[in-house]
Amino acid sequence: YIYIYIYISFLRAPQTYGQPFVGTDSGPRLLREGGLATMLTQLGWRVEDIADLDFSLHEMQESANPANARNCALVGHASNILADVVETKIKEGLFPLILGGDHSVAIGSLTGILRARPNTGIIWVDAHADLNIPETSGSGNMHGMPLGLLMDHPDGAYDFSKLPGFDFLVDGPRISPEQLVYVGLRDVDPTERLWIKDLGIKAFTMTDVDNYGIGQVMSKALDHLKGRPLHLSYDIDSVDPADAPATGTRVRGGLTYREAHFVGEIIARSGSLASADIVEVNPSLSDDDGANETVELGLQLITSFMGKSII
Ligand code: HAR
Ligand code: MN
Ligand code: MN
Ligand code: MN
Repeated sequence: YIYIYIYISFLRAPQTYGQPFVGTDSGPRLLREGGLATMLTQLGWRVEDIADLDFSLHEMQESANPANARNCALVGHASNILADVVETKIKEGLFPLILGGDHSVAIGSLTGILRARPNTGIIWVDAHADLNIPETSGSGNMHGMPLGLLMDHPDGAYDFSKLPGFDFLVDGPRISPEQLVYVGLRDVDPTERLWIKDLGIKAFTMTDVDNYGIGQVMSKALDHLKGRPLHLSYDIDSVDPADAPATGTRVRGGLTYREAHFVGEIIARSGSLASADIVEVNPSLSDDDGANETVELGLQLITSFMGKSII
């Protein structure tokens, strides 16, 4: 027998400045208090549970909070810290599981992942495309921008030298369009739609889920990323608000409870999952029942993509 120990490192990323509501910063704590470490240990993982990352920033210039990229200095500072930790953990041989926080944490987690494994295939499970940049965003909320900022583009990738807090990304890694697949889209902005088409990004919307079923959607998605180590970025708002009410940007018509689990189960079964984020759990945006239900859903989804099988 060969015993292979695989460690999971939880990176608790209590980021809340990428979107307008307080509360996503308590997501990591609630997932942890909900028994995540025990659940993963029961699946056979060994878990390193590190302390919450400290994203506080004591001095901030006024220019560092423009209306088209709100709190960018804070988000940039947090992203820089998270990118370094994620890169280090991967190089130590750990599986980074990043507990958000809002989806702007993906700027940091993807940067760390791409530094360590540039050919990573990204499965972005979300109601939203998160493909804005400050110039195209209607809201200025940076949780709508992680993929837009990091995407390589024939007309030139985003120039980070003009965004306060993001100097560390001026020569940072970029995502090429063929290494990304979306699942669950149903609220896409006009410029995001143009980019998805122009760049030829593989996107499975809720229409595709209805049309083909989640089974075929996932087999096409995994086929598109075949041969790559996989990163799963799971936005809890991909799930229908009936099952995931405690999140900031609810959009009706989402993944059912089973579809959401199937996504995780089949990715686990691919054997290629190498890192993951779970984001946008915000317990303060719902009553207690809704908050508990959403945290519990988050925990169950994590166990699904970390390899829990029904029999
Ligand atoms: N597209 C909209 C915007 O840019 C909505 C943002 C996304 N919201 C999220 N992320 N929860 O997936 O503002
Ligand atoms: Mn998102
Ligand atoms: Mn979303
Ligand atoms: Mn929208």
